[in-house]
Amino acid sequence: NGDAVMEKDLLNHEDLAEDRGDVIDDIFDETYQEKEGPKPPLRYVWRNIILMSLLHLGAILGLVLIPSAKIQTLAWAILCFLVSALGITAGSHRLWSHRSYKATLPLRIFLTIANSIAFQNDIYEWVRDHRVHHKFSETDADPHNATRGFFFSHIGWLLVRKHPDVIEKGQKLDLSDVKADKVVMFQRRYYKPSVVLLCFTLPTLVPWYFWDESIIISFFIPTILRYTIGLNATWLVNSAAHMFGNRPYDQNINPRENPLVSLGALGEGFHNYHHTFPYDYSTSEFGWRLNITTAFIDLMCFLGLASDRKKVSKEVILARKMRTGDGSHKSG
Ligand code: ST9
Ligand code: ZN
Ligand code: ZN
Repeated sequence: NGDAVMEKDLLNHEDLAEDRGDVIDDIFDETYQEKEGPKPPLRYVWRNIILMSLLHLGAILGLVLIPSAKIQTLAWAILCFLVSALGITAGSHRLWSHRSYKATLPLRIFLTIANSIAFQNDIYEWVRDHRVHHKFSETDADPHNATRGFFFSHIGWLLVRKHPDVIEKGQKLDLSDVKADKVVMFQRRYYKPSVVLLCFTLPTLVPWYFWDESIIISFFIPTILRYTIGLNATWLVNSAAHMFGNRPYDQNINPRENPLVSLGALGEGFHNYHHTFPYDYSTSEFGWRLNITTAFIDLMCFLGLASDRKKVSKEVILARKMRTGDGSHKSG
């Protein structure tokens, strides 16, 4: 009986894979073996260590300045956070990394602008690192391998050179679909100026120009603090949601269901579900619950700007829970 269910599960994988074209390079590869012997030594990247430290100091100043800010400035900061976050969740994550739905040109342009506001590397690089994260999860070839601890998977991985296996395995990924997307390649080409303009200049100038906010507050709250919170909310998916929470879908993998992370990361904390069914556009079986990104994609479909949402059926989810889950779904 277990075999029958597994077969069904596999069939479903194939159906969906076919459905998405041939993007299957986000499915876990069980055959990969880490190399024997000592690990290569850490090579610190001091430029990043210094810039990230300065950024976080600046964010603390932003926090201190909140009581002196105008209410419109705080609303603007929240708006910048939400738009930039959608550029990551609905954009580089659910659309471009996993192809879990289709987006029209206007929506892809919007998501690319939002993505540059978020400044988390260009979409192409984000997708490459993210597919290798799914395919070789919790191994040397995973850029933010959570078995190396909370700090490494949170921010440490951005402060050192990559493990050679990340690059070796990453080079074998099929990225033809992102290479073929002209919007993605345009962003890659003009990435630096797009970040200067959209992540740093625009969020600072709007409050200063439109409601006479001080330039200091305009810079440290909607720009520096907002950017830092966006980064940390994202990184919590790699750290906290790989360590704390239940595993109702697959208890053999590290990623967990973490509602608090979902709250901050617009629905991306249902991470045991997501690593089990990476092609599901909702990254959870619970629709809009703690999941603004799903509501956003549904709205885009309603407006005719998106289509072809991939969703795993309730039967397949239940069968998978019974077969590999930790049983926690019964008490929840
Ligand atoms: C940031 C990204 O924060 C965060 C991503 C998080 C992912 C989250 C996943 C969770 C999903 C859910 C989303 C939730 C969202 C919630 C939102 C709520 C707000 N494959 O990298 P380099 C090759 S970024 C194949 O320099 P080093 C390639 O040839 C923050 N090849 O390696 C490459 O050249 P090119 C801002 C690969 O020297 C070459 O190697 N950005 C791969 O080891 C060199 O690559 C920063 O802080 C691969 N995977 O340096 C910058 N990787 O690119 C941080 C590399 O030309 N990064 N190659 O093709 C760096 O400075 C460097 O990458 C480094 C490593 C120092 C970390
Ligand atoms: Zn993960
Ligand atoms: Zn993913």
